[in-house]
Amino acid sequence: MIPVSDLTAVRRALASHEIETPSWAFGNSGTRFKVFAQPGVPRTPEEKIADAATVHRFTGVAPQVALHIPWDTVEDYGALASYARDQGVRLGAINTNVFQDDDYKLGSVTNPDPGIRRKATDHLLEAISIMDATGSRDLKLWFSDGINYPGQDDLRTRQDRLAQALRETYDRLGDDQRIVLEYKLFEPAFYATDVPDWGTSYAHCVELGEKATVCIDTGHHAPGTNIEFIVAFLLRQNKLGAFDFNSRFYADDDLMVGAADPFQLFRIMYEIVRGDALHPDRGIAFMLDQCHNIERKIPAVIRSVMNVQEATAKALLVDRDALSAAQSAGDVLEANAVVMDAYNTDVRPLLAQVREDAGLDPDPMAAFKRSGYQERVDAERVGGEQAGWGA
Ligand code: LRH
Ligand code: MN
Ligand code: MN
Repeated sequence: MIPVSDLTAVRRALASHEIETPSWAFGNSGTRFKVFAQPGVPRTPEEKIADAATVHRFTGVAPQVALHIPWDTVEDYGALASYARDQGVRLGAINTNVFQDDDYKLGSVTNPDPGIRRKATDHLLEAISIMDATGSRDLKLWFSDGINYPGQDDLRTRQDRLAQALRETYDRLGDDQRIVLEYKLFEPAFYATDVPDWGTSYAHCVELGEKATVCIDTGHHAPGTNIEFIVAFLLRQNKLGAFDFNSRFYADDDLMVGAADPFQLFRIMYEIVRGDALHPDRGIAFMLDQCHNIERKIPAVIRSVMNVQEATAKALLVDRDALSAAQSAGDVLEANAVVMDAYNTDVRPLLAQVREDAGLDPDPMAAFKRSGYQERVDAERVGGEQAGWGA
């Protein structure tokens, strides 16, 4: 492990790390079988932002909240951005939604019907106008497009349609805006998905230009996929733009990040540290993309933020000099021991110290519980339509 004398740099890195929370994590969500409604769930985008700001107040490292359009539709996005600022947070990535309309049964931007392709692309362009108003940098694109049966549509033509929509969208980006293109192995399409993997996303991003980068949703891979390899590869190519963090036991489970496999999260964060990509200036968005179906939502997001922080702290503790010496010497066991030493360190006291240094309570979960915020919103947020995943 790195010597205690070097912990100042580790503390500084942890204090400047930023994790972006998703507005939809605060809304009601469920499985295909049942949505279990919870009291106190936001009824408006403003209330989701207030909850995200609460997470930031207790953790100090979640100053940005991502929106999903049309779930977070408002009349005036500039006003929403200033509301967020008043709450102490910024609006982050604008997530597009071309998967919810009946029109998209056979796809959105890859649909065989040019009228539907137009509608889908227009939504992407509209999202950029929203970014103009909110000051957001990232346009997050995820396409549910794909086919269920061999022969249903032409695989290659669908790539052409995808490339065309991406090009039109890319050309509309402002100087400080970018596309982050997310991939997903399967679901809702079961035979072939049009952006199924990082390679497809990467190839389209390379074709588009430097303002297009890949978004890695940790839940979107086949079991056993070495995600940290993807991180290392994309960083080396300058093509990693963002994460959608969550945990998966089976498929796209959207559980709390770090719950299923904290070791994987550590390995991912080690590649980030190794690639010198942790600081917000490096342009990687560390977003959560989660749904809290049975647990209370705000503390679940706080816990998730803390899980990312713990993995990051452990990654920062890897003694890189010792590691590279062992690697150069071909000392397999020592190299592995250096990494495991860092992983097996209890970093909770270190993180408690970082929080105290920032004037925060060292235990965000307990502080949130004591704050009475949950009881207050449970009492206040009655009536109206509760906003949720898909609402
Ligand atoms: C797709 C996805 C994508 C969507 C979000 C709600 O599975 O990960 O990021 O926008 O879920
Ligand atoms: Mn996602
Ligand atoms: Mn997903």
